[in-house]
Amino acid sequence: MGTEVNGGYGADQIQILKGLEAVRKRPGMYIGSTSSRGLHHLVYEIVDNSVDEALAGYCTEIEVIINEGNSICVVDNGRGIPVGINQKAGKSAVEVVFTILHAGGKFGGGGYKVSGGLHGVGASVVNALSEWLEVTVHMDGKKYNQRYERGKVMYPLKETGETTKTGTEVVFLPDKEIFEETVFDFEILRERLREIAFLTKGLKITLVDKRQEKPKIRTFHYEGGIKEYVEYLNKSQNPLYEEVIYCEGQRNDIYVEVAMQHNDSYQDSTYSFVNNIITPEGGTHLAGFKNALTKTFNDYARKNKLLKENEPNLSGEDIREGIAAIISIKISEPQFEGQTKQKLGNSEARSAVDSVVTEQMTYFLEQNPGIAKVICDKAILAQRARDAARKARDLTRRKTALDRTALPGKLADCSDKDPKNCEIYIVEGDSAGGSAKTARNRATQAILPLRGKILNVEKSRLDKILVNNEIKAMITAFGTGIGDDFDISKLRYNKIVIMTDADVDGAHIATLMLTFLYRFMPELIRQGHVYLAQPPLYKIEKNNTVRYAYDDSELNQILTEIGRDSNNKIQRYKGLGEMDADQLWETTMDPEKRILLRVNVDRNSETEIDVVFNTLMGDKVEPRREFIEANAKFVKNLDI
Ligand code: TSJ
Repeated sequence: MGTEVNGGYGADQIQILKGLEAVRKRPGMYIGSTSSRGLHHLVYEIVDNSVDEALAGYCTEIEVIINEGNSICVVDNGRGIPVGINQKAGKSAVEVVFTILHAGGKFGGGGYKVSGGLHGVGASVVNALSEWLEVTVHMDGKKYNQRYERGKVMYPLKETGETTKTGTEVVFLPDKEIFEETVFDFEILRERLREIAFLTKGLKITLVDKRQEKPKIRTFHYEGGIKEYVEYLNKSQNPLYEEVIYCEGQRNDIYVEVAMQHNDSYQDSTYSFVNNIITPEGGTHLAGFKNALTKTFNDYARKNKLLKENEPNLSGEDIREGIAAIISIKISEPQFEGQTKQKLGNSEARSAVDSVVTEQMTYFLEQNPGIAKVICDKAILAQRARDAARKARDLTRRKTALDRTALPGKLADCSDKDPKNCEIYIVEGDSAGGSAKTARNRATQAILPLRGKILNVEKSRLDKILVNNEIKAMITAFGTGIGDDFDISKLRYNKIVIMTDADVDGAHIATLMLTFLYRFMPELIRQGHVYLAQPPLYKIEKNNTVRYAYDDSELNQILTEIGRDSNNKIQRYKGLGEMDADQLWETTMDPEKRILLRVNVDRNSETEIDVVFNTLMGDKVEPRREFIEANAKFVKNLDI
């Protein structure tokens, strides 16, 4: 601005510097946040460029290395970023990629790109936000290298030796001046890289963690791509037929892939992706899939007399009962809409998916009448159950319409009628429920005691779920309704607090409740209304002063503080029932003193959460045992 410059090249330089300075000034605008999430985003930005090279057909392997000191190295075996001078910019293409905002993928042309997509901001942003970044290109028998520090070029791209490989290597260290968190989480990278590998069939991705003595290595390589993704989603389920159904095709420059397989559960686990990014709110591609599926199966069922003339059509939900499905499209100019910009808007994507799925699914059903019948039979059962459920629900609705005191009899409601101020404690067992009713603040805290274990909704159909007394009580108490009727504006409490004993049974009951909430009212969790109460494990009494410890390390800390004395009285609470009302209030319910854990889900991890729930709550023993062993460190509270 205020600087006078002569000649085009100089002016260009100023522009460029200004560009990357802007990124450093407002990093959040470019990568969403400077928390752990933004940090990991840097890795995806770089990896996406190699994935594009794989989609173009030139790269088969990507390696991601977490180095000691938390720098990241990404290597691919593609053609290498072009090293020649870019005429327009007057510098090497490599330098353009790393120093000009939004320069990614501007040359080369053709094909689909996953980089520069929803959040794709390109390599220059990663460069701007790194203490240093080095790129090495292997091409035509030679190695080329360039280094940058906080986005500034240290030297022009230079030849540094000979090579027999081709490809690109980028190493960078995220800037501690920018990021609140600079330690990479192996599990977060592992999850996302595995997802990319599922979505890019044939591509081999290796993740190496060199931060400990013995490097940790994971390789993801799926020749079957999303077919194997569906097998993974179904690994703790019982598939209804062997084969994963797969459709693939291209319509007007949109590449469409769909894989699906039904299992004997009642959930719909359909996930959609655009350019390798999950679209939690769906959009036109998902609508195209649903429409094609509903149409194709109804046509088939009519034609083959599985549905009689006087019977109504199967609904989309009936056909998707127990389905695990992945819809993945690649499109050159995705338009995202909605509040969170996560919903695909391109109308041509709807017709592309609809056309590919209708054509190939019709053919598949004709070729596989056995499988077609299994799916139709399940959908017909679902239709009947849904009918019964509707009748049950109409009944409850009518009741509420006539009778304003239709709240569950066991609910001790609060007197304040403004949901903002109110919370509801879901309490395990009548006796703990009794103490909680005595202990509570009657104005703002409602108590709903539940008897014993609630129904495992992971293994039940809607009609059975809706007649279960404990579940009916929760639904009416919350006020929101469920499924299509769900309306968060009707929520009667701002906080839903699950309060169970701090033992194995309590943990199981809490998991059953969370399963119910996640499957039937996921918005309650997504919008942060669901909490877990944390009752203490120990009461420590010394000379009439009482303290509470919420875990073993806290117990030790307190004992160290007050001295390990034989006069200390230590009580280990086996359940909420052992506390009197005052103790329960003081330790677990008093908003001033209690600890509440808010339950949250990261919408980008919902495929993984789905697998976790059906692994933990399903009926297959082996995957559950493996999961618990693998995650033993996270479930240490389940004192077994
Ligand atoms: F962008 C980047 F710097 F972040 C980056 C790019 C990082 C990494 C690890 C890899 C890559 C990258 C880029 N790998 N492969 C490529 N390919 C190209 O840039 C390329 C090569 C040849 C042609 C061509 O048309 O001949 C076109 C392109 C885009």
